[in-house]
Amino acid sequence: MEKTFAIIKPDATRDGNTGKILERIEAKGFKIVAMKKMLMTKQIAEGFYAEHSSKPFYGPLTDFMSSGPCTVMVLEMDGAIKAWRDFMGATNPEQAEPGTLRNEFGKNIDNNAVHGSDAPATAEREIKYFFSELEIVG
Ligand code: FUP
Repeated sequence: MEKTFAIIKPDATRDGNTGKILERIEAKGFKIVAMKKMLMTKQIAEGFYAEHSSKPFYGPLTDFMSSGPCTVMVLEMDGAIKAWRDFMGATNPEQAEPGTLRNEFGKNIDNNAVHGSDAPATAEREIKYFFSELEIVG
């Protein structure tokens, strides 16, 4: 069964939407096989988004991701990576389709509520960045 890595970001956490998003995740048929709440340091956020280090939004993005607690998760489903990307919707919530999490819970491109891995190699790296084997339970 395919696994992907997901985050309920600090904006959605601050807004008190963690429970609603978890409910949507389970209703959609994803199995939450690992989950923890954490407060990323700036350094942890920079390592996580290292692929964006040359982009102009890298500083604000890593400030935002370390601005408050978030929930990091591993989700399992057949085709989990694409299914979770589809369910999140477009990066910019203004372009996210109705029915997607970013449409419902995102505010703008900086505060877009959720994260998801974009490919199998990314999912593997991101899961390992936050979870040990022992923390992933079927
Ligand atoms: P996504 O895979 O949809 O999360 O989007 P990207 O990997 O392209 O971007 C990662 C994060 O960087 C986004 F969630 C929000 C942030 N970002 C900006 O703040 N400004 C941009 O122009 C693009 C991305």
